Amino acid sequence: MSSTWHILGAGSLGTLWACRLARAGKAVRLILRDAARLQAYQQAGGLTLVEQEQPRHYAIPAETAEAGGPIHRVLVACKAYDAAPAIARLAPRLADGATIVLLQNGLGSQDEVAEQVPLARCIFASSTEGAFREGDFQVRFAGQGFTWLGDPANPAVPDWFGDLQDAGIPSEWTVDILTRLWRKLALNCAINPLTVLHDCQNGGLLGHLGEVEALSVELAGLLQRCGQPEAAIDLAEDVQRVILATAANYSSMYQDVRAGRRTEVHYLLGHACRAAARHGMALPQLEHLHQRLVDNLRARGLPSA
Ligand code: NAD
Ligand code: KPL
Repeated sequence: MSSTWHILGAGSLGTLWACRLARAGKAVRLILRDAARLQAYQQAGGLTLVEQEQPRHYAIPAETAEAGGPIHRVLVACKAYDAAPAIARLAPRLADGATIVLLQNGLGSQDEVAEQVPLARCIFASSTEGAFREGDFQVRFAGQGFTWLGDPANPAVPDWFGDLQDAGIPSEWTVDILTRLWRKLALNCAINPLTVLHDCQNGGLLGHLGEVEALSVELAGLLQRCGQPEAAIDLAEDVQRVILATAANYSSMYQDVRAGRRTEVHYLLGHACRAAARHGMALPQLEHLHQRLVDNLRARGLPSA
């Protein structure tokens, strides 16, 4: 079986993963959005990753989804709303039993992908690493973190997992990946929308702790009802811990809104509200928060789903 890492999306996390795998001697190929992006990439001559103020260039081969050749393993490093359409374009090239590693934050996009490619193995990831784009095909590694990976349908560790250790990607295989994803989703729901609505850094929420606490209580109830009791343990305390630990930071949703970029709300707060509705749960704080966020995004001319 081919050991090539196809990496779909040369944005922040895609670049971070591609460069580390390539410098560890792994075969890596980028899949870019279209012919125009491919041409721009070829003009740039590769990716640049900046780590500890040191830029380093990586001439990683690239192609579009329409290039020929089977794909045995692909890391999907686009935003949650782009994942399913991207895999639909790639589906004709996926080999039987191909592995798709999904780096998307939130929940819902993983199932959208899995439904399209029932013969592929879909591995979900939850990452606390931080990276951002400084320019075209140039990314800065901004924060050490960790990535958990797991397959809700199959606990067996994939045979390529050692590639991640070889590449120095701090990571671990977990059989509880859904617990991790739900916990992160709950933290993001309790913090990110409020930073947009109150126009503040995460630490600004220390002035709105009543609102944060009420949301945390509803989210913990939702996690229990969704069969994720472990993800609910001490949620309210953890939300406050994260607010304090990241007080000077702007949440990812705040940064997206400020930059006029589409947010992943549909796979965060939207997913939580849809799950509550499916279970017939009334969560007034969460629903009100969702409505306020949708109104706020619409007023800015940004997609609200
Ligand atoms: P990004 O916007 O920086 O990069 C996404 C890239 O995917 C873009 O270059 C885009 O052009 C490309 N893309 C979209 N559709 C494509 C297609 N069909 N074919 C090829 N390329 C396509 O996004 P990011 O910040 O790397 O985030 C990716 C995911 O990881 C998100 O769900 C995000 O929430 C999550 N995440 C990001 C970070 C971070 O620090 N950046 C940390 C943790 C989790
Ligand atoms: O993950 C985050 C984000 O900004 O997306 C934190 C820092 C946890 C805030 O929810």
